[in-house]
Amino acid sequence: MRLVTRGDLDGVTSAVLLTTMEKIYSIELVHPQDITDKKFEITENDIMANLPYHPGCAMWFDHHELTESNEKPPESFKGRHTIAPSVSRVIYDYYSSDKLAQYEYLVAETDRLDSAQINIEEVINPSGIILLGFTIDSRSGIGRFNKYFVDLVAWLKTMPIEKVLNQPEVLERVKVLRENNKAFLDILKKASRQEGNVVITDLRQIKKVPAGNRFLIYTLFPKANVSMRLQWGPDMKFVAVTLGHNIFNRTSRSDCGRICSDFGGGGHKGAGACPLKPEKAKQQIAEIIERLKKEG
Ligand SMILES: [Mn+2]
Repeated sequence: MRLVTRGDLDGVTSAVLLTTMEKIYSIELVHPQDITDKKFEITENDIMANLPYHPGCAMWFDHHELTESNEKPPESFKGRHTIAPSVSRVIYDYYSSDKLAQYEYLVAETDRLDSAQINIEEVINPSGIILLGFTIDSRSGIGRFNKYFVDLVAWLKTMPIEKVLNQPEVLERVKVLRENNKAFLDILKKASRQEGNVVITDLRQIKKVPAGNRFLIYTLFPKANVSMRLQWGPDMKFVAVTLGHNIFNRTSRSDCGRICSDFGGGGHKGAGACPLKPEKAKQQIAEIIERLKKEG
């Protein structure tokens, strides 16, 4: 079988569990949008995890809410879909096998990172599996991804976490991660301002934005309960708007996904994104900020 999953810690942990329970010979990393857009071929040889449902697959595991833009699974499909903190948790519970008991801690930490149940210290100075998770975050923009993913799966199955963290490849990524976060923090300080409950970071003037931790903004603005980030899309064809709830101050009632879908994007309550036409951006950004202030 082939495992088709997402390139993040939840994907890695899913791969650790599924390769223990099923005969898996290869792993393919796919962006969920490519499943929605039917750009990636799925066959009866595929086990899918952490991705939208595809009728062609042999087994499907997911923990996200079903959305209108994706295919609905039939009543009886092989696998499991539940709303859970991570898909690793869904897989772990599905098999509930003694063979997986040794991965209980890995699954618990994957739950925490995938549902952003982490504290300020773990964003500023992460360690253990949470740190490992940040090294495999596709948003951190560190290259050579597929090999690293497969290596991590093999290491986590054969070594204790301390030893995994000491692999040269991991150490190198941790170093890049720390440098990027430091540079990103400096930029965030210059490019952010708070309006009511909203912290707005306008990165449109920054030529090269380092890929820093997306939660860092909340360490600088702990009183804001929702964030808005503005960045140019490729070739300045659109302004990319990203909204998110403050994970350390969970008081926002704003529905980020709904707001974004009203402006041509999407997401869920806690986070969303939408592309704005440059000629309309100024007006629409003001409207979005008003919505975030009104919803609170
Ligand atoms: Mn997940």
